[in-house]
Amino acid sequence: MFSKILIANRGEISCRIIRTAKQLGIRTVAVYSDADSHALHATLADEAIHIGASPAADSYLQYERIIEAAKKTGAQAIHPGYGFLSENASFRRRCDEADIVFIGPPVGAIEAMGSKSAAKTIMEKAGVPLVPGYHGDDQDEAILKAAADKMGYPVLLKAAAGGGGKGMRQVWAESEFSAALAAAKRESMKSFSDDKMLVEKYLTGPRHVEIQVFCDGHGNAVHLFERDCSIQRRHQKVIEEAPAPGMTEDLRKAMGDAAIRAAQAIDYVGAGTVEFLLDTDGSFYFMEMNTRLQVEHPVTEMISGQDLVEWQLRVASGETLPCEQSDLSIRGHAFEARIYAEDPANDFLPQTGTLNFLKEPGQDDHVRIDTGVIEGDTISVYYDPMISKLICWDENRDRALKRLQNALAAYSVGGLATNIDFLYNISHCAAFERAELDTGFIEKHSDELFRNSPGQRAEDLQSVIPMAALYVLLDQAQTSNTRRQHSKEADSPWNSAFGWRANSPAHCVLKLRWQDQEVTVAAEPLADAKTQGFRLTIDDLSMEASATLEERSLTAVINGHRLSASVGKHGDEYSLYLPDRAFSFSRLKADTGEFDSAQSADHFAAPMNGTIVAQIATAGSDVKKGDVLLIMEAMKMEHSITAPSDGKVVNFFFDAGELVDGGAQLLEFEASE
Ligand code: MV4
Repeated sequence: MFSKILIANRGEISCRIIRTAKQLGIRTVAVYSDADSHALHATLADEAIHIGASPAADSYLQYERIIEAAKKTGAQAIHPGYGFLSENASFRRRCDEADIVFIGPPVGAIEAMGSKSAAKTIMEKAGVPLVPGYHGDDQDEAILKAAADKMGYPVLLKAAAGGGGKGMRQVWAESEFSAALAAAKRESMKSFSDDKMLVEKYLTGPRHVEIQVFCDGHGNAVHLFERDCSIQRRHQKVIEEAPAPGMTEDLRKAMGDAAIRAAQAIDYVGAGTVEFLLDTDGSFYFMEMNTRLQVEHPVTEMISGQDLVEWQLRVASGETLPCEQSDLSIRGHAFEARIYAEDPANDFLPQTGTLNFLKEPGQDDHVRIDTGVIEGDTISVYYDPMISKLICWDENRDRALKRLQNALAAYSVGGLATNIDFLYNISHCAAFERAELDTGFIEKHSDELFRNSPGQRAEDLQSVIPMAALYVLLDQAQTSNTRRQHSKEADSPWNSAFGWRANSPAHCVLKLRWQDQEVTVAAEPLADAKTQGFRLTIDDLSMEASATLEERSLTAVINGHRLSASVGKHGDEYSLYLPDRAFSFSRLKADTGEFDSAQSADHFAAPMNGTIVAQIATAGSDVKKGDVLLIMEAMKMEHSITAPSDGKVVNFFFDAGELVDGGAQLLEFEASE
């Protein structure tokens, strides 16, 4: 076994690998970029080597520097984690040349799975079921069309060099085939510099079920059962679970045996995942094989009781597999929810910023959190905006799901938008509870999953909104008490944080705003209340309410209904963390309607570093609220800047093609009267 390994990665997976290495008494070396100079993974490792500037291309992908770091520290092996260099055959070659063990598969296996069509040819020979279709080298249109006509429509055109959903186009009728093929080839050539196409029978509503396989260097191979990863958005996994609901022992054996055949067909060594499409009739078809440890491996660990990183270290150091197939069994059920800094209310725009509030659910035998960040860390524009993976296990799916629901309810993050509420809504969705899974799940249930923003529900006016008002009132009261304590004129009205009126208790009017909504709350202190009591009036609703505010928690009683929430205040933004959602809002100045913060200016700020794609509106021309004014590209996604109201663009500050820094003002907008 190794005495020292280097982890060529960052974030949660680096921390997770370090955790197992420490348990095995293996010393660890982390690598870090400028942006990660204080990151958790760099502090957890025994040693840490700076390898370059923040952009991954200047650091985590600089494999000569990583090799040098391994040599400098005497690391005998390198664990690549996932992403970055984990499936880079050249990096594997350089490790071999440098006589440093690459903890992963051999070069041949990585290269064999690099091309979709080559992979399918190998799998076909290995007797692994493929989706009915054509994946030959002859790309004559007549050949491709004849294959489509023969299998029947709809068919799916797939770019051989594509992956992860890129380069796919559905064709629903023979008459559309020629135009669709031409378009698919153009897109593929543009994206992958290769226009080779596969034609497949289009499966409507399949599930994504993948098998964890493990092979050692002595010809042994096992599978560690399946994971259902159908809950995806734009080909990004959101919630994964193991075992797959509704799996029969026969189907599990058939898929497991096929996955092992797939691995043996490429002389695989190490941890691998064979992805299948599972059709509604129980047929399954090879999709692709991933030659790395997957993000979602923890759900397999929870139901099998195995530590897959320990298996990787043992196999890479030359040991045989720790178990035979007959030693492995499933116990219970596990879910993994990926906690991301992204804004579901803004098309999941990746978020950057400081985690100035981070309250995690307690961890135990049922709840595991794999994370690479702590409170106060920043989520930067340079890397995947994952905050953590929340993994929950119990004896069966219903109980494991309850664990997940409760853990999500207790998970609070402040300082930037997250997908926690969205994950919470999925976990409470009736169809999800009934395990009605398929790859179109999120699209199919989007109304139920995107119902977060407070104020949309009638009951909010008697719960969330008054709690928000009470939080502001008590926070201001604490502020004014502090002022009084430091003031020579303790009773001066200038020390009151509320409005002040002679000879009557302070009557206060609050204006609260969030997203594109605002509400006015009138508050009158109740003279006789034991705790901070108020009569609140919201629209035509009047209620008696009181509350106590400790460090980070608010307890309110509204018309006799006691509610609690974690709370956080960051600059001018207040946040309530309720079990089913986070509610962040700002307080408007009493009667100006202006924000306390510069939020109105933020609307036209570049959300992050990027490039201007196009000016859509014409400077000086009138636009309507919601019209797209400008499009920019950042983090490989396009972002539209829209008109917050009727008005006109006075001036654009950047032309198409120009680079912009995150936060730069992109244009000057004049709202109509
Ligand atoms: C398919 C398919 C339906 N029929 N192939 C998407 C990405 C890549 N992994 C393969 N994908 C699909 N291939 C046929 N013949 C539907 C998908 C698909 C999908 C697959 C797995 C997980 C999520 C998905 C989301 C959309 C489409």
